[in-house]
Amino acid sequence: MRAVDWLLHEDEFNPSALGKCEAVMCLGNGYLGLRSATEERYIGERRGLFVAGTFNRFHESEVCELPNAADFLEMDIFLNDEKFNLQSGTVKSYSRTLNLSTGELCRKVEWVSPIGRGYTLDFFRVVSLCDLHTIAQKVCITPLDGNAELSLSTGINGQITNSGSQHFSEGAKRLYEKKYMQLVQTTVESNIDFVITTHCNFYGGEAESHIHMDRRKIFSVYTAAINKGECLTIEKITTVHTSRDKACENLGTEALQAHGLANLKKQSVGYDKLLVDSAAAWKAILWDNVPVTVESENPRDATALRFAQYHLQIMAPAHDPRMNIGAKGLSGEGYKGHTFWDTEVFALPYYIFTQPKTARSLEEYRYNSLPGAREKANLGGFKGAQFPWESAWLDDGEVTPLWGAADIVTGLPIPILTGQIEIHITCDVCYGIWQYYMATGDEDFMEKYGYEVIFETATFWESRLEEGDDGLLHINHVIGPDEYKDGIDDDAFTNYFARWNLYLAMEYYDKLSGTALLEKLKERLTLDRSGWQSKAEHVYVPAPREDGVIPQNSTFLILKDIDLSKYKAQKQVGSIYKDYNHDQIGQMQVCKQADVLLLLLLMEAAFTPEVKRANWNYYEPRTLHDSSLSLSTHCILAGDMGDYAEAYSLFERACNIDMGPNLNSSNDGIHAGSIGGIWQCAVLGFGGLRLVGDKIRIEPKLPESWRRLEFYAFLKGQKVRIEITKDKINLENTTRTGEVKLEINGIEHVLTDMLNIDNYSQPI
Ligand code: IFM
Repeated sequence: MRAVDWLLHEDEFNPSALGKCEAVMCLGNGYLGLRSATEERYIGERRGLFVAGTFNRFHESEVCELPNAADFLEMDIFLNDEKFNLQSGTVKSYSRTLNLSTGELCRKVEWVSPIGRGYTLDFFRVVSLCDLHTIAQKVCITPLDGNAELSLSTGINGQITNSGSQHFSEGAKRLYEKKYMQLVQTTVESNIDFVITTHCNFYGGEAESHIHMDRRKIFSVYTAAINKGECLTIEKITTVHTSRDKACENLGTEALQAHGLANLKKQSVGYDKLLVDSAAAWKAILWDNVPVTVESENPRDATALRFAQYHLQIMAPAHDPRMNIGAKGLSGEGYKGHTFWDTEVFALPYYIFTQPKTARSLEEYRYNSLPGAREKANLGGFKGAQFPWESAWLDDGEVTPLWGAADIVTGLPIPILTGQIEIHITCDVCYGIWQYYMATGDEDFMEKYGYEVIFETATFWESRLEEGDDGLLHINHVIGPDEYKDGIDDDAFTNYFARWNLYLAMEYYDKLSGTALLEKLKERLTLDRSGWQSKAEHVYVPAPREDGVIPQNSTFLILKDIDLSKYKAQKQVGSIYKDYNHDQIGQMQVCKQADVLLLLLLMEAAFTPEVKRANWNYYEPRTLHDSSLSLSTHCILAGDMGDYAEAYSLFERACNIDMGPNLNSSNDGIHAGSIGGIWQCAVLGFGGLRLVGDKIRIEPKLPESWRRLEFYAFLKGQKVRIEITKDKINLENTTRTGEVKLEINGIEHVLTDMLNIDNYSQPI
């Protein structure tokens, strides 16, 4: 795949890259995600339409997941009775392109059929960013060697499953007014109706059509004659609505059907108009509003940032605070559409700084899922709120599956314990809320939602701490960010953040003291400030050793070291599992991903540069970066330590997780957190924009090959343009309704309109 300027290109048809292109070139708008499967079908494809928040549990033996809804992209095309397929005949030319600026996917093919007749077929597709329910397709077919008889079969196919799990019962099928096809499917457990309505228009020729219905399927066969050298254009417009949609919740199935049809008619203004309107929305929301501009010797860097912004836009269900971002966005079945800490730690900073309303909605989701978090704490015998490691619908609570991949020693599936003991998610959520508040100053959010989450999570930690023989309080039997260690005690990341969560709750409790809000909260919640304090003061947090190294947990540093060079040089992540099973890996000093190093980044003010260096030297050689979340943390830390070349190389590796040459790494969907990490590398890393304590700091560290970086950040309600070159920082408050206090190079500034800092020299 080539990434050039605003475009991602596939230059030749490669059946082995079907999954990758479907995910990396996925279209969407936060309401729905549509994998970019081709119109004609191939073995190995994974077609996918996912609608945010529509979780269903297929069977009690499985956890809930986002169901893969009916496919409407499919088109079976016959030209003079020969079936169009790129694995037969000859492909004379081929290109598939995703335009990141407009969100349009194009595929252009010159195809010679098995009996030697030439055709061009151009396919176009867009998911509207204006009307979240609308998808438009256009196909232009030109016969090159003689007239052609076209037979096109297309409609809505509900035979799609999630790798075999059929989440829907078959619903109504209907043709309205001899042209509008509609299929209803209802999820079997959560009882959510999906209504998909579609129709085709032909331009440049007349078509006859015949309707067909089959099991879970409605489609029409259109026939038309096309003259040699003339182009027949087919446009297919589709709408998707579900009873989960806020506007449709109480409609009932029949009214929802009528609504789907009415909206389809309204949206049937032609492909080009829908594209132009959607492209304008992309411009207004992102490219004219909060673009990241990179001038680098390697132009691919600028594309990588556009790629990141594109995906961050289509993965976020900003329209509904009952929903959050899945670890694969809406681009595949991977991780079942569930939300992890990936949101708060890796993706949220992007929204906080560029789309604060979306950030607020994502954190409102956490507030809205407090009932499930309280239940999880209660089930474990604890107080307060314990957020699920994997979460889905608001009251689902914990939805982590129990079994994973094969164990090469036992021959059994590996038990997944993260849902039971990867508990740092609870302070990660609190950290996300704190970040949002620090950057925006949104008191309304805090009063309605934020304080309550912070108090309830503190109460959880207060009850979760265990007194040890040393008289200190410990957090035992957990999984830290490094998921290669199960059931360990005193994970540094968890302990530091749990203590921080307790202190933060105390700080806010004191701040609210004497207010009506605190009194109201006290009526509903048990707020034991003195309990938080007495516990916080005794939490054991592993201090740096004499050599500066912080023990990742109570046993990590005494585990055996093995030669990891083979795994460090791996082409496919997780290769260590080919040689060792999970228990064996648990006995080695090997980390899946940034753990202590992430702590040093997120709590940067608490640790000296020497401690950072010592831990980098210790842990990075022992880290396999087997999670896509690892590289961005390492990139930013490397920059902080002045290793600009290393930071840049890690940035490039982070960009390659989805955009790179590995044909299989994105099959299950893109890596949402890692894509947030790409933006973080550029803006928080190279651009040096950070929240340190309650301060906003800018300390740029451009890599050698970057001449200029420009980005926008909403800081305390002001939209600030930040332009950085190797020796200058120019800031402009484009809102100018308030001031922003920030620290640059150790000096405090107040930005009201413009601030130009000449002779800036990068640290170290
Ligand atoms: O949240 C991550 C985790 O840190 C590593 N495994 C994959 C999860 C989802 O991205």
